[in-house]
Amino acid sequence: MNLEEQCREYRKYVEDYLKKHYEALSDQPQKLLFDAMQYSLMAGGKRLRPILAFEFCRMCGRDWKKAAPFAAAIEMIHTYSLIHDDLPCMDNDDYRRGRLTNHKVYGEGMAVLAGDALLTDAFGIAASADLPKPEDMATAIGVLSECAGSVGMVGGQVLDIMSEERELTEQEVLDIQNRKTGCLISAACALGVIAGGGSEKQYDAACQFAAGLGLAFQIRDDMLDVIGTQAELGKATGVDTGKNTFVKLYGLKRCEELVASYTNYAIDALNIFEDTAFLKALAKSLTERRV
Ligand code: GRG
Repeated sequence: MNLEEQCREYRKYVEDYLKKHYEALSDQPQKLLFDAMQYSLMAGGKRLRPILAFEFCRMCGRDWKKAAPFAAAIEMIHTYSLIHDDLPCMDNDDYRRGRLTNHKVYGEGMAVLAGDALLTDAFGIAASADLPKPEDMATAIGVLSECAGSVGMVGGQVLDIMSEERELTEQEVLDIQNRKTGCLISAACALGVIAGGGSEKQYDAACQFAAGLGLAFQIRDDMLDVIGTQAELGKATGVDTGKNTFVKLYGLKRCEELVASYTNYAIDALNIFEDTAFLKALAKSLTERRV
């Protein structure tokens, strides 16, 4: 198993899948909307969430390509959240994934609509998954909605906005970040298991893995805002200073320790699966990521 090679294969597959989906719509008159959507969707990015969905599907014993509609849907929801998060009414950022933010190129109205369309199309793509049991489809769509919506990612963003003016407790920061970042990572792992026809035990283990990885990922994200550069990250750094981040709560050194311990917690959850070398190596590599 070569970590980079496997990541490249998963990334290419989801990117080709998304490209093909939108190519089929290229004769539609609302070309500007499709351009705006694809501008952000095809701007690179690590494709972590699709990679997780593919790998959990494979570890559960089915062809990993079965998870493609779910992997694509989650990446579309992730991209919509980034477009909306960058808007002037949110974080007001100029750069993302190494290029101008969506609203800087297409204007605020079109950026809002590109995000809306990505979110809505995501459910259509997810619903096109070919699973043997119809009840698994319903479960998957329900999980996706819960993780992305008012009790998940959007709920976390709201709690974050509501708490801007006050200092949060450790529990509050954990809750907000679990929702904002952790929920979509959980959806990726959970939908991978569903696509792979995994057992309840495998589903629970995937959720435990996601909980650990999500926190480690967000803590590292907060660290990168302090120790990273715009050239590495493709977006402005130092923008979270003064916000309720993990670095503010714990300081850099403790954050580094916590990234390691949440990653170990995630890795421990994988013991019930066979052939976990790729996922363990991926989780470890994320502890030192610079992007
Ligand atoms: C509805 C107006 C409106 C806004 C919603 C939902 C939302 C805004 C924001 C979600 C919160 C959010 C953007 C959390 C950030 C999570 C995070 C760590 C993003 C970076 O993920 P990476 O590093 O990015 O995987 P790449 O670019 O590699 O895909």
